Amino acid sequence: MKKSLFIFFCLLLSGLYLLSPEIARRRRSWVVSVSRAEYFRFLSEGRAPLDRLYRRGDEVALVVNRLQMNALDQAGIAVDILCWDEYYGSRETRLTAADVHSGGINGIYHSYQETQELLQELCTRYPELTSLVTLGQSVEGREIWALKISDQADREENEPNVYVTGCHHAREWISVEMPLEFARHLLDRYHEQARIRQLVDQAQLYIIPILNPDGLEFSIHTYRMWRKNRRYLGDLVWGVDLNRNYSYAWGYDDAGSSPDPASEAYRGPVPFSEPEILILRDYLYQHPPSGMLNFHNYSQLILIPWGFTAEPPADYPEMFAMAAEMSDRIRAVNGRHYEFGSGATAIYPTNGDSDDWVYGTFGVPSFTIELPPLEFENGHFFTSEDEIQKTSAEILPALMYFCEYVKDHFSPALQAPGDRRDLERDRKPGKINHDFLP
Ligand code: 0X9
Ligand code: ZN
Repeated sequence: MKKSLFIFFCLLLSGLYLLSPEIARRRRSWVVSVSRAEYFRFLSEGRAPLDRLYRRGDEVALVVNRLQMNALDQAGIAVDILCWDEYYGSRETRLTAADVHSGGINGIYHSYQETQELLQELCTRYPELTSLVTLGQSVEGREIWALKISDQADREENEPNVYVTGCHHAREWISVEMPLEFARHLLDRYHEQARIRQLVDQAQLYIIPILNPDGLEFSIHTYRMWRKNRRYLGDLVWGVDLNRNYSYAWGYDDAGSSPDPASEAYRGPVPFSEPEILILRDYLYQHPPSGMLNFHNYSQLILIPWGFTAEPPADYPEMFAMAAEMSDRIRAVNGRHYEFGSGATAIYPTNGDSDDWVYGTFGVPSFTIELPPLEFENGHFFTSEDEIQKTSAEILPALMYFCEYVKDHFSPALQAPGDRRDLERDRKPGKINHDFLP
């Protein structure tokens, strides 16, 4: 009897120990960067391979636990920690600040499944104003949903189409929330606010909260800092940057996108190589946009075309004035200032991105809003849940203005009919590979 009691207490104590914060801390993982040459030496000494995330130049990124970290140390390998353990979502350590308040691994941020449920719920509550469209499927087979909001949503009307997207980039969780908040805002107030009724009655609004569902899920469950889609590229490398995979000025130079599959800005082997972007392209060809607004984070910016060059396009003054007005309306809410300007000058050059393609192809405004924070030190991609309400409160007035403006000034009827292709050719810079034109 005494013996079994003793064993029971031993088991209890070891159970408590295993659950203790100390052991949880010891089981944490890090994402580290080490020299490839050093890593090969490490392997050639007969050690077990470590979990390899990606290669960048002469460095390789590895996921290591404490023991493996010690092994690297003992082998005399210099380690550069890229991500702290809580950024890496191993099963034990994936809780982040976003988990603190509410249930679910990503707190009140919407996962793919939760987004799908919310869209379905909105359709059930507002059947006459909504229609849930699937654009097609992602690399891993997830549907990419567009919630169409209009007065006769199940019918194709001759009205301006306005697109609002989120989550080109997996780790930018708050970018999913703005399109969702906008959908709720429009639907919940349609019957009370004449201004909203007018917009919904006169336009067809397409809300696409998640363009990169595979990446978002990977960011939630596996590796918080994931950015690209989940295309497997061979050699243990995954992902194309969906915001470098559009055709306009695709691969214009290697500064605005990268030909290296291991790069975070890998543009893919050809334009529209990725299903997530290809199906969006096809939908927009069928339902040409009057405007598009793409949410990203972070940097607190309103970006207008071009991204590929600092040369301003023909409509720059008008788009600049729109961005200035949006910035004013944002600041009026919480006092936060969103700087604005061309993508190429206000943030950094990009090529093959959404805005250049939409503006270059259809001649209509396509903007990117980089949501707060302003700087890395203030939380970068890890926006707290409290930010969702605060940010949407300031974004919604600007988004309303954008939609109304493009509806009134860039409706398809105002476009010269049939010359979209000409427009694209006229605006195309000389260096583009014309084989890749859609
Ligand atoms: O690099 C990007 O794709 C965007 N920044 S992020 O940190 N969210 O990844 C910037 C895109 C800017 N492009 C244009 N405005 N054209
Ligand atoms: Zn982004």
